[in-house]
Amino acid sequence: SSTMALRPRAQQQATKTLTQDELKKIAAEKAVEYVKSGMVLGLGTGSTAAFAVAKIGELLKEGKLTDIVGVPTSKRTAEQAAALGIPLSVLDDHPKIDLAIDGADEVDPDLNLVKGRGGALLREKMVEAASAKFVVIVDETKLVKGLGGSGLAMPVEVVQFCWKYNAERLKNLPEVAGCEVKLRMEGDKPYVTDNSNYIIDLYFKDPIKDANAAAHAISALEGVVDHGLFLNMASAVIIAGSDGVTVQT
Ligand code: ABF
Repeated sequence: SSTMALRPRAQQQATKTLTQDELKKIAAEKAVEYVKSGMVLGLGTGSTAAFAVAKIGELLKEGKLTDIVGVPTSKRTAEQAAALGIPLSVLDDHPKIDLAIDGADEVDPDLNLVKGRGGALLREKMVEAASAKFVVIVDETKLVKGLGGSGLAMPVEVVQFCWKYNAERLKNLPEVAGCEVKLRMEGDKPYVTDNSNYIIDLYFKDPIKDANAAAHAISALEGVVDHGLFLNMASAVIIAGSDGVTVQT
């Protein structure tokens, strides 16, 4: 519009909105400031975490970081990290991780998370539970008042055996009353995780009332391997938004 054209240059720049990818990168690179030489690092999965892995690779290459070991949370991340020359290991050999950096799908005001829309929830949870510090990196679109509140999937990883039976049992749990369940697909086939399991996605109309109760009830079902509720796990959440970056602890 003509009023836009008359704006002074400085103001134009100040009002320029960053893309979601730019925000993800800002959050990721802020988290990498916590990385020190000699650390064992949990390497997250997803587009935000990929920016962190890329930055770690860059710092290694420049010699600004040395003696790093990465424990990847997915085959995808392992491939990315290996291509960048990041030395890799597994929990069997490095059961204690200094710092894990990973994205999330939802973050509530108490820093509880929904994760796993990327399908890597099981390895993410194992690696992040083994980490002295777990830093979550998100853009502001991931913030919710209550978990499940985004209306997007909350994943449950289940064994393939009788998945329909387990989908039905999930649907009937009072702790997640009213949710819809759907087997995650990839094209016309069920999506298969890195651990050869299926994912049943739960969709909520309203936020989950008691996420702790839901987590326990879901975990108690035989054949459920894990779920995307990551409660009391985050040490800090770095949020990149149009007003800047904030670190919540
Ligand atoms: C991982 O990647 C997952 O736990 C989460 O599902 C997803 C977030 O992806 P993105 O950063 O691409 O939004 O962190």
